[in-house]
Amino acid sequence: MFAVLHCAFARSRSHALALALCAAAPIAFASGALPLDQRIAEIRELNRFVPERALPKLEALEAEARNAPLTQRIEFLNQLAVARHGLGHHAQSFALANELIAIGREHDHPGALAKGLLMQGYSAFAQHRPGEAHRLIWEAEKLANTTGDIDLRVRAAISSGESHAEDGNLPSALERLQAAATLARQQGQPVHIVMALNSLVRLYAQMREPEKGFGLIDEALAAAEKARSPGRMATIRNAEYGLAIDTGQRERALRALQEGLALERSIGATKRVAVSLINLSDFYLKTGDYKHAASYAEQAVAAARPLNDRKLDATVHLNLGQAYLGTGRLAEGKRQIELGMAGYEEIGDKPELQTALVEYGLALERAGDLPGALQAYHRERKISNELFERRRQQAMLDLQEKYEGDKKQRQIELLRSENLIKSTEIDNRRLQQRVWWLLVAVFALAATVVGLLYRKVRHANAQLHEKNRELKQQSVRDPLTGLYNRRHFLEYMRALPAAGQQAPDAAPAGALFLLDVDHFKNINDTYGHAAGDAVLTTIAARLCEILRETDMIVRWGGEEFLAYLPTAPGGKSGLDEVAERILAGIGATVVDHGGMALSVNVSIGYAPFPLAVGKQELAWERVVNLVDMALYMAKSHGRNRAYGVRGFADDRPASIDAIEQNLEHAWRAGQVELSVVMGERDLPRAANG
Ligand code: GH3
Ligand code: MG
Ligand code: MG
Repeated sequence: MFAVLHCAFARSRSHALALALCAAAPIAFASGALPLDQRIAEIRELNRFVPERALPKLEALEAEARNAPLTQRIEFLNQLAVARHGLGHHAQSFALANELIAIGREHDHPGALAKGLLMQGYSAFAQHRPGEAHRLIWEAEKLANTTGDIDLRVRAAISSGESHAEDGNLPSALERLQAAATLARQQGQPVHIVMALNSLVRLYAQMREPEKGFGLIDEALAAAEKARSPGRMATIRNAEYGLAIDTGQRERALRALQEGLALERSIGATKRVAVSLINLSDFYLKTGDYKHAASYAEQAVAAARPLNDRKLDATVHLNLGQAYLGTGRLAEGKRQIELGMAGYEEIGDKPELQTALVEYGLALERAGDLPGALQAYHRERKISNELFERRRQQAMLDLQEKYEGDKKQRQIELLRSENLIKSTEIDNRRLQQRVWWLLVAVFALAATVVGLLYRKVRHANAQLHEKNRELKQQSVRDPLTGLYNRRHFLEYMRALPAAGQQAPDAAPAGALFLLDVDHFKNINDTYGHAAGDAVLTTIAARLCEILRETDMIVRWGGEEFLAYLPTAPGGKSGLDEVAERILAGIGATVVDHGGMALSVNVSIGYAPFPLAVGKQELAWERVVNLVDMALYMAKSHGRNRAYGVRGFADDRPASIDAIEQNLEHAWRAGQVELSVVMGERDLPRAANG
């Protein structure tokens, strides 16, 4: 019983992982002529079981391998880490694992990352940190499965399965190891098959299903043979030993152990040899053959000494001590056991120490040392309490850590959601601002557009106004002289109150003058049409000067002008004076045309307006008609003179009708009184035609 717990490499929990790394190699080394990757591959097999021999070979390749392409560099570092691990150089192995991880990160190489993590896992396990080891290995497994590296995937699956078994999760362990075995069988790689089956056999032992384990032994041995690997063959024999011991098949157990030991010795796997010797001493302790137990334990002490493995050393001393106690060498036995327990104490392996003390007490009891047994019992109780307290504290710490973790997680979640709300608010505000700015811009733009449109419309309106004004001007004015045209005068007269609607007394005393240029045709004929135009323009301007601003001067026809004076100078000869002024003013006017001085006279007919006959006021058309007849008389009586209607002898409408028929005749008959105003001077003959 005692030693079973100390057969570290064969049975204990701490060995499940290490086994994945401990595979035998055909001990055949090629020369340096082989490519680097092949040389590494060959060392790799040796590395499984005899790391002390593999290490110098790896070191000899180091300079070359560190400058080799990435894949070879990674595998080299991995093997170097395995060698360091196998030799118990944890710090160096860990550093190499870190290097692999760094390379994996730098080159985005999941294979290198997985190898580094696996190595760290093994390292953590060897240093009694199983929880950390499991986490690292499961992480490595995930990464390995993203690669096409079958070797890496098989190893990761095996390590993962063993970790689950360590963790007490046997179904997951079984699933992983069976998957590893299936993959290995599919690929037909004997080394992989042995590794997977070896782990499965051990798992079946743990699951108390030894028959299933035994069922795999032959297949595993055949694969080991095919791989020509004595080391792996020995591994299977060790597994077989475990199954046989558990099922009470002592002979089979012993045979398996001895075959394994022989194989291990054949390849110089010193550590495996030491472990097998320990297991043999354990076997004989179990069978009560203390002499053989002591003999194998002594061999194991010698084998373990150069390995520098504290735990192995401690186990060996415990087994040796137990064997001595069994043979009655009490003092020596106690000394060896104390040595072994000191070793466990040193590496801090309290559980092993506790188990050892239980066994120690029983052994002392058997040897008749009851006080010693009692003492061992007390020591065991003390450690048990310590362990209990430590486990309780650890549980508390774990709980606390989990609680803190949860709390932190909740705080992080809270912060995150607060942050989200805040950033959403900020986004909203920003959006709002943007909308406002957009609105402002739109309004500004709209205002500008409206302003521009307004200005344009105003400008257009102004232009329209101007055009209208021009149009109106054109519609009421004569284009040549700028005087009112005949149409305007007619409209004006029609707009006046109709004759008779207004008391004659109340009407202002105005007048109508009609002028016609004398012999105007001669001007055109002699000096040209343009000269005629110039004469007309000048007469128009002159009339404006002679008459008042309030008088309406109209271009009546070609060379005829009409002037309507709303208020005329009073008195009997007021209108005559106006006629005289016009005759004189026009006659005195000299028109300069192309260096020639032109002069013209005019003939005039005129009458007061409004003009009443008795109580009856004459319509404006009739007054114009009378004035026209007066003008005709001025023409026919020699031109350059004015004839004006002054009054009527008879106020009856019938006599007015007669007067309108023939003014000359009416004048001679004394029915109408006319004024005659003569022009001052006659023009030269040439102009008179
Ligand atoms: P009278 O003394 O009898 O009035 O002789 P007149 O030559 O002035 O008479 P008439 O009616 O025979 O001739 C008028 C001429 O005036 C005829 C026509 O060619 C000319 N006339 C009419 N309007 C214009 C005009 O706007 N410009 C020019 N240059 N001549 C015009
Ligand atoms: Mg005329
Ligand atoms: Mg004329």
